[in-house]
Formats: sequence, C-alpha cells, structure tokens
Amino acid sequence: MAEPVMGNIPWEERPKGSTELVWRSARNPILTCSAVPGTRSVFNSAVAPFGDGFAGVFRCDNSAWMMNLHRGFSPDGVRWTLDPQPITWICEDEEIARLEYRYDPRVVWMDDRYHITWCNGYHGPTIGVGYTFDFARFHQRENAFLPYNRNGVLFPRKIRGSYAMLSRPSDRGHTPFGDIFYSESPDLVHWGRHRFVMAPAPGWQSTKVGPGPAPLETDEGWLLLYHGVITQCNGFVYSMGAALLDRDEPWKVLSRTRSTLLTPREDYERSGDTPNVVFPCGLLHEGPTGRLAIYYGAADTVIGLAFAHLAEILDFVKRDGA
Ligand code: BMA
Repeated sequence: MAEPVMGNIPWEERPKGSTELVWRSARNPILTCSAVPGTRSVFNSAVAPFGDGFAGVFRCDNSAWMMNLHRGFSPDGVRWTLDPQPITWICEDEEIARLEYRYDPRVVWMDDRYHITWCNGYHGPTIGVGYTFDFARFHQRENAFLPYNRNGVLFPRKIRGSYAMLSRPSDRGHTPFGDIFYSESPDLVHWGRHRFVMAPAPGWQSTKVGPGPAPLETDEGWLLLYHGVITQCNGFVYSMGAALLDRDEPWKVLSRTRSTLLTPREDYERSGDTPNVVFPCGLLHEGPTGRLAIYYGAADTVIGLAFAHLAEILDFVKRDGA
C-alpha cells in the first residue's frame, strides 16, 4: 500500500493571550465512552492518516472493566466513529491470540502498512505486535518480549538496518519504577541488542517514565513525547514531556525537558477512573506547516486532543533540556 497522505490535520490556533507550548482543544474531551455502547471508558488511543481522513486503534474498557482494542474512523480527526466490536486478530498461534487483555495501543506507518503495538496480557503484561493494511483485517505477530513490559513503541523506519522499538520493562501491577529501553529486530519477531535510554528524573518524572507516540524524525534527532510519573500522597500523577534522541543511535538522549509540556489541569484530566493522568499515545504531524496534534488519554476515562508547533517544541526541549 502507498504511504498515506495527511489530509486536514485537526487544528485550532493557540488561544489569544496564551503562552502555552501545548494547548488543549476547545472541544475536549473529544471522545468519551458514549462512542461505544457497553463501554465505560475510552482513552490511551492512537491514530494515523488513512484514506481521505484518519483511522485509529482505541482502548475501550467495557462494563466488566475488561480492556480491549477497537478500530475507529474519522473524516477530520475529531469526530470519530468506533466499531462497537473489538478488533479480531488473525494469528498463526492460538496461544498468542488468546485474549487476556489488550490496552494502550500505538500505531505507526512503516514500509507498506500500519504497525500496531499494545500492552498485551500474556501471564502478565507484555508487548503485543501486529499490523494492518486497511483497518479491515488485523494480523497479530509474536509478543515482542517476555513479561513484564508496557509501552512498546516502534520507530517509523529501520535504524542500523533493523526495526527498532522503545519499551518500559515493568511488573505485574502498577509498577513503582520504570526506565525506557531500546531494542532492535531483523523481522519484528525476534528482539535484541537492548540499550538503556533514560531513567526517571527529579520532579514530575521521578517515579517512572515511558514512551508515548511513535518518535518523530526531525533534522535534529528523534522527537519523543513521553509520560513521566510522580508519586503523590494519593497516588501517581502522569504528565507529558519530550526528549530528543540521536538519529542514528536513538538510545543516546540529546536533551529532555525538565518541565512538563502537559500536566493534569482540567476537570476531565483530574477526575475519572484514575485521577490526574495525561497519557499521550497518538501524534499527527503535518510536514509543511509543522503542526502537531497530540492525542492523550485523560484520567483513564476519556480522550483529549492538544496542539503544538514542532519548531517550538524542539526549541523548548533544547532550552529546557537536562
Ligand atoms: C499505566 C497503564 C495506563 C494508565 C496509567 C495510569 O500503568 O495502566 O493504561 O493510563 O497506568 O493509570
């Protein structure tokens, strides 16, 4: 399939008088559980240009609190129609295809298809890997790693001749730690050459860090939006920051933000199934204008959309960099 062309990227200008580098959509939350009957929350989801519009893979937790992935389509990236049925995966091995739970998908276009990664239950969380050409048939590969791991995020092209993935090794529960690692694969099945990328740092990212949407290649390096977590009296608080990774050796961090780019502030980010969470999983980039549209889960309940200019984010990552 040919590389999809970005149509009308969703966009709203920075509100008058605001100096924010990342600003929220006035239409937030753009997606709630009303999108899928029988679902109690829709959040942490990923989108990509598709046809004349956009397609996505969405995390939907049902009324039994079971976590699964649904596909969705949108003409404009804001108004979404989700399939009420979860995605069925075509997989050669029944053992791997067996549903325990699936959540927090990422989607990236590479070569000739859309690649999808997610947190896949297999005796604990690990990284599920699959692909689709058309958002009609979905194929599942082997899990990338042994449990326990979350936040598997593919780079959009091969590096040093290999497919490349970031991930965050974890535990079976809510993981009070977390560093980001880099791994390579010749075939998207066998993974190795693991390299350390980055650890927690003071303040908002002091408990754990994890990669967000697929890294975006720029002249200055890979721009990685990531989540950072601090432990407060009543639990974790999830915010978003950014890092710049070396283009040829992406485990080398050139710079990362000391401050947050987005941190829970609005009611729909502060209150929900898990209060105080902004969790970016989706990113659209319009090349000619440098506009960015960021999709993030809010309070593990709904989806928010935020906007930024690539050049401003790159400048900030370097200026605010640690
Ligand atoms: C992580 C994952 C995410 C969730 C976050 C905050 O461990 O479960 O899906 O958004 O915690 O609860």
